[in-house]
Amino acid sequence: MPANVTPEYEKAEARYRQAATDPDRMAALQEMLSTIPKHKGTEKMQAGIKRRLSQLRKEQQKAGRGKGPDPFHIPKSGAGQVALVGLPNAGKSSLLRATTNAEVKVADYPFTTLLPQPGMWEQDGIQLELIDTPPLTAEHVPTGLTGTIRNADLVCVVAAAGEGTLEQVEAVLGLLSARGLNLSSTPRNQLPAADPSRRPGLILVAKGDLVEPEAIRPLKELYAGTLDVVAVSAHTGAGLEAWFKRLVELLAVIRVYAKQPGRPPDLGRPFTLLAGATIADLARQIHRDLPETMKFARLWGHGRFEGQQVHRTEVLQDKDVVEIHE
Ligand SMILES: Nc1nc2c(ncn2[C@@H]2O[C@H](COP(=O)(O)OP(=O)(O)OP(=O)(O)O)[C@@H](O)[C@H]2O)c(=O)[nH]1
Ligand SMILES: [Mg+2]
Repeated sequence: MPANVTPEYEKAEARYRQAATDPDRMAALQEMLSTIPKHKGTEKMQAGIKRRLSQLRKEQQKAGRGKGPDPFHIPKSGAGQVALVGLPNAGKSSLLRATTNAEVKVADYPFTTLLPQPGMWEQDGIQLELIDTPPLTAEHVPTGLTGTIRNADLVCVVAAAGEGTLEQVEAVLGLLSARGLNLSSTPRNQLPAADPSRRPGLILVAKGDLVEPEAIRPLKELYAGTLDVVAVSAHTGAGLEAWFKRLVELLAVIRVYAKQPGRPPDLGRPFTLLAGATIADLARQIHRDLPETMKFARLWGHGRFEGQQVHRTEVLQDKDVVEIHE
């Protein structure tokens, strides 16, 4: 072999030779491409890897055409859809595994995840849909992944704690921005509708157990006013609750409890609505025809007296209790 390659490259190449399926082969090739030293002596090798990758990708697309749904399109469910996006090995899949019941593959080598995968994360009666995604790199962004990210309501840029966190964040934000996606930690109902490139997002420092809490301060200072920096650990669970809270705020989700006359409210199962929603929006969630057939509602909640009679146009707030009268 003419070029001096790294042990990581050799490992990836060994995985390529042992791979039994095309997706495994593609993952190994992607890893080879990202670990191969980039200089003149390896140009031919790089071109060869790229050629093989694009061949396999074409074959996969041919085989997949017309056969069922697009794996990169994740239908929405829950109160908001959150995409976890990052470089290989950042810790994305581990976060999905720590917060949802989804069965995910986690491994200490990069390019473990090949297709987006959703999972439901529920806390305080609010269900958020997390999507684990295959890694992106400067060399390769999987076909279809941009669509998955664009379709999500919020994007978390996942970067592993430790050395190089800032570089990971900058690389991912750069790749997103090159595809017309500019993140900011602004609630989704406050982003300018006229600018579809502006998306709610935050920076998630994964594997927080590997560093002291102060280690993320420079990152926080750098992105202050633009993007929140939240540290979490899939291994210890630290930070997960604060992360969920912030997601709910940025997704502008409120909970409203419905009750029937003479009965206590069902506090276990709130309806989730977008901030700014009215009694009529709640009625529509309960039943399609209810906004038309309802006469008035009674409301128990912030700033009103108990059971106050309100109109269908009344704007709801988090944790309001509502009784609809037909
Ligand atoms: N110490 C520590 N290690 C973690 C944590 N989360 C993940 N890891 C390790 O980091 C490695 C990569 O984890 P994954 O969750 O597979 O990372 P990924 O971003 O999904 O990787 P790709 O699918 O290849 O992009 C594994 O060896 C994990 O055990 C964490 O919270 N703490
Ligand atoms: Mg993964």
